[in-house]
Amino acid sequence: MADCLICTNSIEPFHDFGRMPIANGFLRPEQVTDEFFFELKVGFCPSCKMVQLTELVDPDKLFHDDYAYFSSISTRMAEHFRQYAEWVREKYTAAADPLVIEVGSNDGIMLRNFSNAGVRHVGVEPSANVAQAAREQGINTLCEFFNEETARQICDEYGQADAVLGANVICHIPDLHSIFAGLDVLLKPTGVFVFEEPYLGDIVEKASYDQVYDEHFFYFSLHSVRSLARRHGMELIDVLPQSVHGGSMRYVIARQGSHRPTASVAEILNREIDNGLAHAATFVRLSERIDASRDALVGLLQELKGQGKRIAGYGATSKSTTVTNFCGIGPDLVEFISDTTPGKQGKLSPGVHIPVVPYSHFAESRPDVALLFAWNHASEILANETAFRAGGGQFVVYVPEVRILDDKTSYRHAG
Ligand code: DWN
Ligand code: SAH
Repeated sequence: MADCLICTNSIEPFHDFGRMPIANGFLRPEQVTDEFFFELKVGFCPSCKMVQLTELVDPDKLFHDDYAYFSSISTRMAEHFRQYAEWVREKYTAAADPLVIEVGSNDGIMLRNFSNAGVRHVGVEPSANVAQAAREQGINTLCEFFNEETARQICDEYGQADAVLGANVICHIPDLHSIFAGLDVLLKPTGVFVFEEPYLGDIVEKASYDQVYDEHFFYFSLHSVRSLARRHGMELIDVLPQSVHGGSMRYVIARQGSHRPTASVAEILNREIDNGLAHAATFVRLSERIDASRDALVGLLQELKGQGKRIAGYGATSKSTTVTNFCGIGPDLVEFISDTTPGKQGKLSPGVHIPVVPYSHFAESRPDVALLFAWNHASEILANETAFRAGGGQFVVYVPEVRILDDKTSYRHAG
């Protein structure tokens, strides 16, 4: 049995998704013969409450000079990060000439707001292609993995920071102890570490099992984050639920005793007890719901296909790699996946090898059904797809349950 990467206790595996390829490993046809696979299994640590993968994929295999995800593909997310940056500026950068660091700054979707406002900033981004996209906009970006060593390097060059920020990145980093050791070096005595990640409470509530893939090594709750922070002399001082990416949580951490925790921390910790997030039995039930969701989705797709309908995937997300491989959904059921990211187009989806095509192909070839892999962007996508739906096109979703969205049903699970 694997040991917890936070507290070294044995973790209890609760769901095995089977053999999985790299979630963002879109391939050219000639690459399919040496595709990499690993065992995607997730477990719960009964001691520190951290949910985590049982097998680690080398970060260099995931984050490199051809990383597939460019954050700025969504206008809704750009607006979210504008607001996130504004909130940080108002609350935590009152000092003269503040310094803000972002871990996993990708193409600069958040830091451009600091850069445009003339705030001193450093982005730390190991994937060279997305880091370059940020640099081209004048965003100061260090192309490295953030850890204790890079934290020291930044501190030597720029001094201590008022705020270290992250979004959808801290859960990607297996050695979180190195991150906290880095924070200890890099943060001013009253500095804050603010990050937001998909929230375990939403994953359990919605059975959104597609959040589970190689890059997402941890699935955070307040319980597990509090326990981790305490080990490093820090504490959780605020938490703010966010609607983006299917339900996220923003955590604010500071040195023990440097800030007064808000009432939300105790409130949401209590809610987690009520919702069973600190108990192994919750995850055993989640595993059963995941199996039921797979059976329902495959059943619906086969039924639609049996009616002669043409089904296309909408959004070649990392999440879709888990869904297609776990459910065994290949090109026989889903003809192609439409995606607006140029680097994914013309490639095959990981593992099941469904062709990924530009959006123009979706618009022109008019499939009957769109399987909404990018369900977390549904508000933006549905607003853009009124013509597809008016022409009889149907969207299928599988979070929080498998169903066809008709015109009258709203979909409130998107950001
Ligand atoms: O945590 C992570 C999140 C933030 O981003 C990373 N580990 C990797 C990535 O996960 P993802 O690939 O599941 O992210 P998204 O944001 O759900 O991906 C959306 C995909 O859908 C992109 O490839 C772009 C595409 N898309 C599209 O084709 N049409 C998106 C929109 C909004 C659209 O209208
Ligand atoms: N923050 C962006 C990007 C999320 S994708 C957003 O929310 O849209 C995850 C990003 O984290 C990738 O760009 C990846 O290269 C980066 N990353 C992964 N491990 C990292 C590490 N140890 N330090 C800094 N960035 C990392």
